[in-house]
Amino acid sequence: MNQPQPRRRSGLYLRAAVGGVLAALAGLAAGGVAAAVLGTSQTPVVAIGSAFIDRVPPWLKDLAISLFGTHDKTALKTGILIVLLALAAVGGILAVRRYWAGAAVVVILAGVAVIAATTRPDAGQTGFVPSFVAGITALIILRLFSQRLSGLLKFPDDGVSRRGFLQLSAGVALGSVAVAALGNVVGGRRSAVTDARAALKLPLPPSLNPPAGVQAAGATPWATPNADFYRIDTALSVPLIKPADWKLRIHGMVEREIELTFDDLLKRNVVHKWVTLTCVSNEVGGDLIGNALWSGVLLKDLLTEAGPSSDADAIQSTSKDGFTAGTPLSTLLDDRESMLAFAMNGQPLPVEHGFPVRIVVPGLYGYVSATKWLTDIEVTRFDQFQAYWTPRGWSELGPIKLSSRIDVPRSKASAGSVTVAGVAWDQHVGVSKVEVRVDGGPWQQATLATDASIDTWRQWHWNWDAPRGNHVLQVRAFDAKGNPQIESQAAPAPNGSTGLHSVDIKVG
Ligand SMILES: Nc1nc2c(c(=O)[nH]1)N[C@H]1C(S)=C(S)[C@@H](COP(=O)(O)O)O[C@H]1N2
Ligand SMILES: [Mo]
Repeated sequence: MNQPQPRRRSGLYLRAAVGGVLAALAGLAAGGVAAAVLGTSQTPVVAIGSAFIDRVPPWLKDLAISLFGTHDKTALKTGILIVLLALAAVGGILAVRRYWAGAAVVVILAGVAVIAATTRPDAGQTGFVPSFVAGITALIILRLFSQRLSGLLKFPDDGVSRRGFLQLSAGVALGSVAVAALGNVVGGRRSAVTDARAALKLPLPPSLNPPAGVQAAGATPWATPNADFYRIDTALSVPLIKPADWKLRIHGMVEREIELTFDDLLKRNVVHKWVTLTCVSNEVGGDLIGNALWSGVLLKDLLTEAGPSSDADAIQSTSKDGFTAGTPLSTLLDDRESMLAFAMNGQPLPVEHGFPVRIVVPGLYGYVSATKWLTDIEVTRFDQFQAYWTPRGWSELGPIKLSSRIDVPRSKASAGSVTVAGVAWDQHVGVSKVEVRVDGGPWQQATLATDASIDTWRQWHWNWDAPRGNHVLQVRAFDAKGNPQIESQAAPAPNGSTGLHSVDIKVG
């Protein structure tokens, strides 16, 4: 058996290092595309970098800023990239003899990025995906390199293996460049939309302050900031629409079709209204609910102008990505001020919340009303169509159910005086009373904060003289007509959960 010569071996290890670096670059390119498609900023390097920034001691941060000035972020990213590629080169070398040893390096690096991404507060549910995609891609490419190179390890003079290595390197390098370019195109479309969003001048509400008295002691903020607002939709990548390209057609069973541009919309009479949105999928005690100040144009005005036919009973609204909702015409024509919203808490709608225009209907779950990235409204009849969720096992009609939630305490408290607080909601009906009980004892009346309107949630609080031990707190609400909340447990499907929210509290 011929042992490879040292010179040849060093050539081999150089090739192996190049293979490791190329595998990492291919992974980063694929991760970049995944991030662009998902509309997340969490590329593997950004994920690691952001987690790093949160953890570096202040003196190091200050040093970096004084060394690199406003380029400190670029310097950090470059530094992370250099370290990643150096480790990937080591992985490439290890993989020549034992693929799993090189693979372990890739798994650790990708794992660090995945963990970094999941611990970011701004990463959302998909923030880890780019790092995961990057890891899988790098593992596959590394495998291809290790196969070629272990061939060369056995037969150092084998021209076919050498050419194979060169071809693979060239292919991976070109492929990575092409994939990275694709990521840039997709990412560029998003930044064009975010730039257009930042440049918008909108008719905004006179004040963003919540009405006086609506915030109860200790409870969740009455007004939900945009960044904390729950997000639910079927969009794997966020539809990107520039206001200048947005058009809405209102058609179907109407006397006059209406076509509106974004400018047309802004020229109309604008209203500002606090409305609490809720998702039908919200479990008892869940957080798929948020309260915001919406600005927009009343659907009642637009629909009246279009002149719905007297036998129409619904609209089917359609989003850019094909999602549809079916909403009773009556809820758009009555006095509840259903609207085409273009602003949320005084800002243009965030891209994730439907930019540039969505529907907001007080009193209905989102799946039957709150179409984001709205492009089309057809006036029709419920017996003429099925909206997106209807054939998937959810009810055609989705009025929000009376519900209440305990926000504090959630698990622990110190013995003595404890503020128990939370929210209760029954949009477009209103909440009249909230009661709390301890360990199944008698119901006790909570104090309600001021009611801003029947279309928003209402805060409550109750002072508990908490004895040591394990206790169960329960809450129930009553609607404006005095009806109590449904106590029997029901799952969210097909039209909203019921049951009382209970929390186990350890009082120490
Ligand atoms: N285009 C589109 N709009 C949509 C949905 C969707 O999947 N696609 N989901 C609806 C559902 S189920 C809810 S609860 C609300 C959530 O709105 P938010 O993400 O702004 O909180 O949007 C609604 N609008
Ligand atoms: Mo929803």
